[in-house]
Amino acid sequence: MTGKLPFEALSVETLATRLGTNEALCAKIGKDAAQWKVREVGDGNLNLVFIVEGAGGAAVVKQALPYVRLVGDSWPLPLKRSFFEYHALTRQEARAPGSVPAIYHFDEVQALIIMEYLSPHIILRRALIDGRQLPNIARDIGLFMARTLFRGSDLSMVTKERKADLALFADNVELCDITENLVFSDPYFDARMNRHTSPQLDALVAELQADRDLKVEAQRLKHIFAANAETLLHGDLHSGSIMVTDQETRIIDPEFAFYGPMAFDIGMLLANFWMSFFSQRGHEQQGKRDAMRAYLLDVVVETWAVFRAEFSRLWRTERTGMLYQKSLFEDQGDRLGAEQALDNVLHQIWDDMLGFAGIEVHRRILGLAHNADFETIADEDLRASCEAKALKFGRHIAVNRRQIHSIDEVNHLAALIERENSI
Ligand code: SR1
Ligand code: MG
Repeated sequence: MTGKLPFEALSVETLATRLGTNEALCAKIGKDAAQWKVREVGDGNLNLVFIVEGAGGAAVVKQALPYVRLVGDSWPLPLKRSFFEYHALTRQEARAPGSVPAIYHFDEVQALIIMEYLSPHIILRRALIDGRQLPNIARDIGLFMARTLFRGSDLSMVTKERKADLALFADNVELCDITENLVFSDPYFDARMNRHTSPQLDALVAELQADRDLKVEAQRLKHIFAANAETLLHGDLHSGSIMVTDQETRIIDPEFAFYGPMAFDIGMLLANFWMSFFSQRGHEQQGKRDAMRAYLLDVVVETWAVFRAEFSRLWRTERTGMLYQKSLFEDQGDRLGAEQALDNVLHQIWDDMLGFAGIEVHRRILGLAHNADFETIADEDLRASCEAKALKFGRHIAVNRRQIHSIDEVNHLAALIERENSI
């Protein structure tokens, strides 16, 4: 593919012909395109994803479509999201080496990225639904978040370079628009594409949509999301954007990347662990999930602890940007001042993180894009009961976040709500 031909969506039938002369792909999987086996495996909401296997190996070809795959061509979406994904992946690899798939080739016109085929990795969400306890995810994701969020900010970067990058990613308008509407607004009114488990959740949905304090908090969080261009975010860091084996963790799909508040990635991620926690009751056909629930709460604790520890280490050793300059603190012998500032920054992240987590829970149950944790619970009454508990939890942490001071307190609340029989 030359890159000069106009965009055309690939298919299983055309991929080998169209990419058969691509040097990077041939170098990875072998030159004999007639022997390539192509499978379309995309199950996400937006794109085409192919696995291509040749005599010498395998690779993934991901291509954006000019519309939202989940909805169809009635919802156009620009191909340039592939450009942002490619640039986000290169920055994530530089800031957190080994955490993302290797990139072999990027074609901007065809909106496609050829990248490493991760095997035997599976999507983290799938593993959690299956009740698998992965030993390293908290450490790996905690490190990924601390390194990418710190090193993509004015705490670390040369300010001129950061501003240039901010300008580059500012054009990811349409994907931000998806988040601004689907996450922060649609769940709180009768938006056209909303859906929920009905009639079981009807009363609770009406209650949440009439909840003034909740709506004010959701809009406060939307304001922070839109106005606080603090760092380069992954932008869609849920358990469907993470691939795992028992030993390894890789972060994929940063097409929603843009400069926003650090707390957004962390809140979305932890919300997905808490949703997995509340969904476990719906997956107990083959046996109790008590150990899995305990594991998930431990993962939350460890992820937050690793994030804090690594962020603090980077603060002390790599704070070379224009914010909280060492010349104002350490260089004057005032190490305590730097620690006080760190404490303030972490406190703000904590506060906002809980808010973002709460509304991420709501949008996955009330909005357009649901998640498989709940969707795969076939018994609708059981599913609704799991979802209702998650909704109640989400409301509590979003609205009361300033009165919540530790991750143990949040987990305690989750455990209490999970054990309630009346929901
Ligand atoms: C229309 S896109 C819906 C959702 O899918 C993506 O993974 C994002 O989470 C987005 O909000
Ligand atoms: Mg995605």
